[in-house]
Amino acid sequence: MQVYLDLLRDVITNGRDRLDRTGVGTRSVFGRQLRFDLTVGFPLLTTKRLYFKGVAGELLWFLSGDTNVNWLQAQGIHIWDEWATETGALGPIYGAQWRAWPTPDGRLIDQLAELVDAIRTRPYSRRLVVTAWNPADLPREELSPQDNVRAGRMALAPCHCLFQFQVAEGRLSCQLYQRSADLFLGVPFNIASYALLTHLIAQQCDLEPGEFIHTFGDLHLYLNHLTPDIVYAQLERTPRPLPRLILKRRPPTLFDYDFEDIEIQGYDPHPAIRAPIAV
Ligand code: DHF
Ligand code: TMP
Repeated sequence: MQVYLDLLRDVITNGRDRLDRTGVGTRSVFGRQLRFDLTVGFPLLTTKRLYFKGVAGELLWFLSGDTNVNWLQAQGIHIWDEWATETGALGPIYGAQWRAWPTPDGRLIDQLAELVDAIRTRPYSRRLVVTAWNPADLPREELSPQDNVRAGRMALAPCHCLFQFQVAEGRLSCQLYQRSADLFLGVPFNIASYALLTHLIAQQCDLEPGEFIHTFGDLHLYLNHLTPDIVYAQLERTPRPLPRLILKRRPPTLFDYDFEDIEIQGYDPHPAIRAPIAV
């Protein structure tokens, strides 16, 4: 995960200070890429403790098609609380677009079920793409997340908005396009989440995981993270060996995984670093 620390330095050194929707202010670069070889270990950040239960829980929640925070909260996961309405709704975010993309003629497309089917039957395909970027459901940027949800729109526009798979020599690789990336808080989660998704889909398709390629649009550090006790504290730390991911069971479908099926072994990170999140 040295590449993550290098990317922090890149944004600090080459970034331009910009205003942003949240009013916090960021230092940002545009267009970067990281590559993780999933055969050498699981890319879970070691220079601060990452909340892996939150990563796995959020992915299981997306895979179930759920978009209400009630289930996450019942698992003790509070990462989406600030954007939800009083009833827990977030509007048609990732889970809805992945599992039930609405078509003009009133059907619902299960992009993930179709993806798994396509990987199994047409592994040479160059169309193994899933997108959450549904322009019909995008929020209005000048309104609050809650007001957007009340009007039937997403609370937040998809950040990790499009991903594609490739099969080569029995290995499944995934590339994500993330249009907007909070490098200190969101990105470590996103890397672990898509690495986990790649492992799950590979298992379901009798493949081995290959590479995860993370492509960024606006990649930023919030100015209130650029402090001695947050970003600069992390830069002082030395990465440790990567943990391994163990899938303890092969459920019947991609949509039947549970927390107990997913285990991280050998994770020995530096302590957690708390940071304020921009809403
Ligand atoms: N907004 C912003 N500004 N940045 C984000 O990364 C972000 N991510 C969202 C929704 N909106 C966002 C969804 N994912 C945390 C991590 C991921 C996430 C939301 C929140 C987070 O707060 N992580 C903290 C605490 C985790 C915990 O609860 O223990 C962390 O230190 O990783
Ligand atoms: P934006 O919609 O104005 O771009 O704000 C979204 C913020 O949330 C931005 O800082 C990126 C961050 N984010 C991530 O980095 N990863 C995520 O998974 C999510 C949902 C958001």
